[in-house]
Order: sequence, then structure tokens, then C-alpha cells
Amino acid sequence: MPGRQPLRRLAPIFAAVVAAASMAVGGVIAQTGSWYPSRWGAADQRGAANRITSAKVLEAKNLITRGAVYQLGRTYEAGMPMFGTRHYSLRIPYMFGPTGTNQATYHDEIISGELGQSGTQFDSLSHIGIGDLFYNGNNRHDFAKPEGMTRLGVENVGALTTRGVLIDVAAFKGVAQLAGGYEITAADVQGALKRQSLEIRAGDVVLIHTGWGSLWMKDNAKFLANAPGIGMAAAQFLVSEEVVMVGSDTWAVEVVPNPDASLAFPVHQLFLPRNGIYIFENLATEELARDNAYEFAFFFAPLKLKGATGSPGNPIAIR
Ligand code: UVW
Repeated sequence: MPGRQPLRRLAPIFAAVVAAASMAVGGVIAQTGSWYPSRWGAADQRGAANRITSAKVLEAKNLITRGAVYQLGRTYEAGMPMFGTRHYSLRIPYMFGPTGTNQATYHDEIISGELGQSGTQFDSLSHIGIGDLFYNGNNRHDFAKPEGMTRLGVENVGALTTRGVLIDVAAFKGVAQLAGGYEITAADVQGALKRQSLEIRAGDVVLIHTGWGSLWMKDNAKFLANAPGIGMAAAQFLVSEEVVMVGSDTWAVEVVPNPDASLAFPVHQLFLPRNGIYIFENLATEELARDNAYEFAFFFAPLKLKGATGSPGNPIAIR
């Protein structure tokens, strides 16, 4: 059919236009493409942690002027809200001893569960992929082994010591708690920063206060049913600001469900595989928000759990 030939030739162009349009409108992320190698080289395993220079450490040090310390980690305990079928349990098997004439006794504990993905949790670059591909185009078939990740494990991250910024979006919107499923927009983030007379700088850690954390261990069913959080446009803004990590007082940091019901965790994909930007979930941000503590020195050293996808921990903000 000679008449159909021109149309067939145009098909790839139509497909490209449709793909580009859907990326622009829905934030759909290509499964392959130009997002790797990373800007830190094809062999890099540290992602945006590379942005923390000695100058950022000194910038953080200069923010400590009051001696006020904020613990941002929640307590790990039975019954804490957990995503999906994850579980956590701690058992004290028995008391050891007494031993020696001085009758020394001691206890150990056995912990079982998805330790790097429970409670207050730091997501490393091996946690989230786009299909089979993870940060720097690493294919999970090559590095995800039963004994642990052979690349992109959390032990590669190193210590995060940098300027931290709290963005109180709940206060900006004039509420104690954003509604479940509320998408924090780029305008919300920028408006909240303006309200706080603050700017984001390259190499910062950004924490978003939504007020959702007040449901933690009070109404776990509501906490997990959905969550307010950043949408793709706000996330793109944070990417353009060249941050190291984005954390929040919710279990996903990003809005759940995504307003585009066909998407699952697209902000996770934008941050971790595409840009090497870390995510910190279930942070206790309420005391920072209470004290209008918007700028501080941030400290977190992920546990060096070789081959793990994330780390529990108790990050610290000091000002
Ligand atoms: C998933 O693991 C899908 O989500 P999160 O990082 O929020 O635990």
C-alpha cells in the first residue's frame, strides 16, 4: 500500500512526541535513556553525597550558635507503622551468666525485620530502581545478590555533615497538618522558603515538615493509608537546587497516592536512580518546626550494613 508509506515513516516521530508529552505532563520516567552515567562518573556509588565538601562541613559548623540539639529519629518499637508486609521485632533471648567470681551478667538482643527500611529510614541508591536499572544504570541482575548488594550498598554513602534546612509547608499553608494525599507543589516549597526568608544551597539536606508525623503511634492506620508529600514538580525544583537528601515526617516523603494514579513512587525514582539524591523517611521534625529552627547543622552517618538498601538511625540537627 504505497499510500501508507509516509504515515509509517512518521510513526517514530509520533511516538517520540507522545513520549515527550507524557513525560512533561505526567512525569513518566523513561526506563532507559540519558540519566546515566551520573555526573559523578560511571563508577560512582555515592551519588549526591559527593556534594558535601569540606566547605559544606564548615558552613554547617557555623550554624551552631545556640547549642540546641534535635533528635530526628523515632523510636524503633513493636507496632510502629510499616509499609506493606515489612516487620520488625526485638527479642532478648535470655540473660547470660553469671560469670566470674564477680558474677558478671549480660543481655544481648536479636532483631529481625527489614532493618534498613523500618521506622526512621535512610534510603540508599540500591533501594529504588526504574525497571531493572538503578543509579548509574546498574542492572539489578548484576548486583542484587541474596547475601547483599555488591554495588550501591549503604556502606558506600559515608557520613553526611552539611547545612540542613527545614521547610515548614504546614505552617505556610496555615495548618497543623497537611491532608493525606495533599501534593506539595513547587510553589508551596518556594512560598514556604520565602515565608522563612531562607534559600536552599547546593549540598544542603532539605527536610519537609507536613505535620503528618503527629499520627505516628497514635493513628497508624491513618498514617499509612496515604500521606501528604512532594509531587514531581516540587521534586524537580529540589533536584535543580542540587540537594544531597530530602527527608520528611511521612513514610514516603512524596505524595501518596500520586495524583496520576498510574504512577507508583515516581519521586523516589527521580531522586534515587536518576539523580543520586537520598531520601529519609519518618523523621521527627515537629520540634524543629515548633522552634522555627529552619537552618541547622545536620549530621547522619548511615550504619555500614554491607550490601543493605538503607539504614535505620537517629539523625541530629544542631543549631
Ligand atoms: C518503598 O520502599 C516502595 O517505599 P519507601 O522507600 O517509602 O519505604
